[in-house]
Amino acid sequence: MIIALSGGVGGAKLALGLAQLLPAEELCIVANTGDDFEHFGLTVCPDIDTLTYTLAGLDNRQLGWGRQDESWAFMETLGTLGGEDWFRLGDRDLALHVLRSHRLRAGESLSAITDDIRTRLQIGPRLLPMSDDPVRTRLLTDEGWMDFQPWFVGRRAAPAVRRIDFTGAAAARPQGALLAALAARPRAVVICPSNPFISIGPILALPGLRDAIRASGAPVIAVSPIIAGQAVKGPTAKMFADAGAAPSAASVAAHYGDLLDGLVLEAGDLTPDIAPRCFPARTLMTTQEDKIALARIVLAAAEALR
Ligand code: FO1
Repeated sequence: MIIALSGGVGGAKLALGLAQLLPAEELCIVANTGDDFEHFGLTVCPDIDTLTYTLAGLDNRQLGWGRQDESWAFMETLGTLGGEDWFRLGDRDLALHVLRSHRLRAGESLSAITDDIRTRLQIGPRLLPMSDDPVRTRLLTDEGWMDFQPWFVGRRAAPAVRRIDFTGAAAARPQGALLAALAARPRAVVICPSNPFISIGPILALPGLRDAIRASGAPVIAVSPIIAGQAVKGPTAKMFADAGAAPSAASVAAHYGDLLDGLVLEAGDLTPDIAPRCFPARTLMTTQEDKIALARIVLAAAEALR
């Protein structure tokens, strides 16, 4: 079993590459839920939905989130009625938020709902929220504390981040099937090219998860989300700079610390101070072939680390 930790669009791309290469029962994808938030009484789970839509081939490639073939009648009408329209909910996407929120209120777990939608969309690999308990990323910026989506979307991640808090993480339990997969001697744990602070951070903040990853005996291999000092997408480079670190593959490796056995990175980003074993590769994923090629390199690196 390959266990892949993912958040955001970069993580979803590698998850798709892995899903093309591995038999469904050999892949377990874990979604960050720290970006989740309540909006108009709806529970919105962006990283679960980006993975769901990407793995189902329904993702909106232009936006990097939400669904393709979308219409925006709800948002247009909301705007005319004076509703907050900073966070855009497409008409098709809205159906998922309404249904999930209804089922959560009826007492179903996020895992059960996510798994039902996965099978209805014919997605093969298991897709697990990192926890069924609520975890919310909040950021102390130079303008005070902000909830994640108002910072990330509302302010385009502009306010500099001084501290990050994963509210609820201390009381949250890692998802049960994830712990079971870790205890069943997985082949590898893959940290996808997601933002280490806000996409992977919440997952690794879950009590006991780092220990369970170590105890699994599986090699842990990350793919650097930084290429030549830049993030492919999103505020990763800026967040390293805000934290006083150079936006580099070396900083990514240092961020994960002794958890990492290997790092897949661009050849140009190789520096002697990187502790884990490095595997140079083309890490920019533009085409489907890129996603599959990178996934192949990640799997080969995992084998080399066993
Ligand atoms: N990101 C934006 O920049 N603007 C939006 O209006 C927006 C809406 C949205 C709706 C549903 C969804 O699942 C994701 C959405 N995102 C939007 C992206 C979202 O903020 C990010 O995908 C994650 O939270 C960070 O990876």
